[in-house]
Amino acid sequence: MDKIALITGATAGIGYSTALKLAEYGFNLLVTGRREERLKNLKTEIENYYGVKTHSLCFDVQDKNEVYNSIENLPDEWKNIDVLINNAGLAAGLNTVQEGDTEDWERMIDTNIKGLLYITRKVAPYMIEKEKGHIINVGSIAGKEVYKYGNVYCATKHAVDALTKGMRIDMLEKNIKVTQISPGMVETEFSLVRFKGDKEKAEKAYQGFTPLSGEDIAEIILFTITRPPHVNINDIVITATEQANSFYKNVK
Ligand code: NDP
Ligand code: 8X3
Repeated sequence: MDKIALITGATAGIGYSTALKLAEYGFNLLVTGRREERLKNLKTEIENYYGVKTHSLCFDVQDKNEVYNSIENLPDEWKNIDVLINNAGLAAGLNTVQEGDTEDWERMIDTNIKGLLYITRKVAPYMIEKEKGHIINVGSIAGKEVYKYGNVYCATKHAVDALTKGMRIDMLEKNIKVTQISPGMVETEFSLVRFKGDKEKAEKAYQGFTPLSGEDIAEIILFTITRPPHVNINDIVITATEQANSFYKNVK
């Protein structure tokens, strides 16, 4: 196979599992993140185990100039991107709006919304030129419901929901597929980041039930991007069997 997938936020969690899954299937990979050492190790791991080509880009998706320079300066053979997986994202803190930390808000808005837009703004034209491509936006059940103290994170994921629908309309005539993957709780570094390194709080979030794993989501992404050319999956909402929605979990 000679297809290229670009995965943002491939240094951990869902992005990392998706990189391995797609490499196993035969995709050549463009992987991104801020942690250079992890990107280096990922490239070595993928090339050694799966024998596909890998190119890594180290940048912060919040920085428009870094994003634009990285994508514009890709070697020509890597600009032929078939699949873009907008996965990089985070939640920072859990609080009311009236007591919220504005730096947390800015990080979430700048990463989950603006970062996704910057990447898409630069990658989509490569796809549009050849009238072929698939954009996957990793949303969340937080983009479908709003839970207590989730206000700004939920707002960013509602924005991803709206942007996914908007992109699908904008690129309809250019034959570009656009899909949203909306998971419930997945055990990754997500909670460690949300609770700013507090391991106890992070581990507690996944106790008493079996959450989804990064690999569960990676399998669904692979399924979504391997449908025939005339089929587009618009949105998949996926939760652990023991999670009904944002409010109800069967915690033992
Ligand atoms: P992780 O914290 O495990 O991974 C997040 C990834 O995003 C890392 O590779 C991180 O890389 C990257 N990232 C974060 N901020 C930036 C940034 N500013 N610039 C570049 N890369 C960045 O979390 P998940 O795998 O769980 O999260 C992936 C996506 O899935 C997010 O969009 C999240 O909102 C969404 N999601 C997660 C759920 C969950 O329960 N875990 C459920 C529903 C959706 P690095 O730190 O190296 O930059
Ligand atoms: C991450 C899942 O429920 O913590 O998007 O918002 S949740």
